[in-house]
Amino acid sequence: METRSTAAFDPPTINPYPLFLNPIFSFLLPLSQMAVETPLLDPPPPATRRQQCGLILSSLLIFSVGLLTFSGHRSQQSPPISPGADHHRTPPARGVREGVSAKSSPGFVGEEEEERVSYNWTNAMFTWQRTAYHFQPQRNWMNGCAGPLYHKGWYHIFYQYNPDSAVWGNITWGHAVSRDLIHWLLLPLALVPDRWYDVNGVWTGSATRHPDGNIYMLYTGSTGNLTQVQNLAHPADPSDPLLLNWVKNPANPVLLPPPGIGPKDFRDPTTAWLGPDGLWRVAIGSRMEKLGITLVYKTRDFLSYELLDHYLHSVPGTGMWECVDFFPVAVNGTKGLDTSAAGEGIKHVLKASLDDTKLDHFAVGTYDPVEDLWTPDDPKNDVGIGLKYDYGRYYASKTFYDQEKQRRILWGWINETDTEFDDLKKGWASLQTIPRTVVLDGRTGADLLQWPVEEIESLRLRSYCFEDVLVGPGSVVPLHIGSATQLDIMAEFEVELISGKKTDEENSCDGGAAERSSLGPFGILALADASLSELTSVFFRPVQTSADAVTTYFCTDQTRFSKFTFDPL
Ligand code: DQQ
Repeated sequence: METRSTAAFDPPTINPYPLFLNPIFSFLLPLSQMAVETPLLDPPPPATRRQQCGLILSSLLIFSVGLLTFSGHRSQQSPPISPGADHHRTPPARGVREGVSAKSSPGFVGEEEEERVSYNWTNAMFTWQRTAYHFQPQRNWMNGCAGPLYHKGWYHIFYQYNPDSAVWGNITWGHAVSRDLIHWLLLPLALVPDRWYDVNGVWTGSATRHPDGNIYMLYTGSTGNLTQVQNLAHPADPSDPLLLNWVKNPANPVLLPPPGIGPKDFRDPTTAWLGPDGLWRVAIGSRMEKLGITLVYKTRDFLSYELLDHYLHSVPGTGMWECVDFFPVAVNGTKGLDTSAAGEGIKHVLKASLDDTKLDHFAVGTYDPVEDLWTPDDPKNDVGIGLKYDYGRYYASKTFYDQEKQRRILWGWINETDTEFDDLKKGWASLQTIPRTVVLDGRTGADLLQWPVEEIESLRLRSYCFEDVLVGPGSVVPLHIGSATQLDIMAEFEVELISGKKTDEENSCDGGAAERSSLGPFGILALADASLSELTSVFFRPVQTSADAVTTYFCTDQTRFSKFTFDPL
């Protein structure tokens, strides 16, 4: 009858701009009864965890359970506080004076531009919202990464960038390198829209490392009449670890939209993979009306291509597939695989970024490298109708194989919630997620496990560990860490069910932190002030979908994060 949790709090102070103010971190209690032990979040390998406990400390939270009410058992640490009790209280701890915006108050973002509320933001007012952990350029617009790769000791990210403004347009490839995927060095622009075949934008593309040492960078160019074509670029000097200079192939464009495909529906070539016939395959996302599709081309030299007479895969009703990604995962084991790996003991993941919904959907399936067909293992969880990488703001992701550490790294783009008007005032828009290592979930073989790259731990300067914390139902336990500007939190929960009955309707994060399910929710109240009038909940919602199945949602609830009104202060 217990939920256990381990949490480590680690506040590095590397950022001159505080991301978290008043960081009182607390655990939200499970709000109701529990019965079956449920692994909620895949833990890091035991060795890592032990290491972290020694280094960072950790904490164990034991949630008492029973038939609970908000005012039920009292915590041993603090009086119970109902997470939902003052849901409608709105005295904000921060307001427009500190740069709180539509980003933190989604209710202020209307469907139509004229419905939106804005404020006279300045760049300086928003500096506290910038992050030190995540990749983002110093200023202006960015959307999604292209061609990530590891080369001669450096990780390279190329990103969709507008060098002139904080809104989308004039898309150019920004370029940055890192030794550890965390600390980035901004380099000169890699590709700019200066040819007829990309004059309207150098859009997303992917890198392929040839066994002969060459790097082939395929990217989408948007032409003067907005036709999407595929182009090839190469490093001017492949021996340069920083790959500072890029040249566009004189044969460009190497691919035009094929017959039957709309000129604006042909973009974002994948990293190529090598087939059993010695030819490379490149996938490109498209659509036929509302049918989302993946075209596949075969090529020997990346200059001439043959379009297959069938799709790699298609799903009705999903619309345009952007930023298609296709990669192998090992059925057993924790290592990543090179993109060309196929055969026994290997599954393949197909991902599409759905243009219609701006969500990244993937599915696990089986790839036949001879027929060049991919089939989802579970048709109910097909691409675009089933699993997502992330249930928050997350789009245009891309993976790459890190041959140095034999892992597959996933990177996504966190798109803006501010209005364009506000973005222009503040001078920047959006950022990249922390890169994540992805492997197949060995327990089910049907899902992916994602974990922030281990290098994130290099940011930890101090650490706190809370162990054996017994939390009463319906209450909040403060974990005192003093003040900090950035925190990395590791929390481990163990849930033990009391009954094995289906008790919940399938739901998701939509109800927020205050809505109960039979097994929760429970999690962390971050960015909380002392009165809990201001907080951001990051929480787990396990939902018992049948007697022996639990689906766990990992959610955030920002409805009590810096609400502001026109006269907030
Ligand atoms: N954005 C790029 C496209 C891609 C989309 C253009 C994803 O290549 O399809 O900036 O957000």
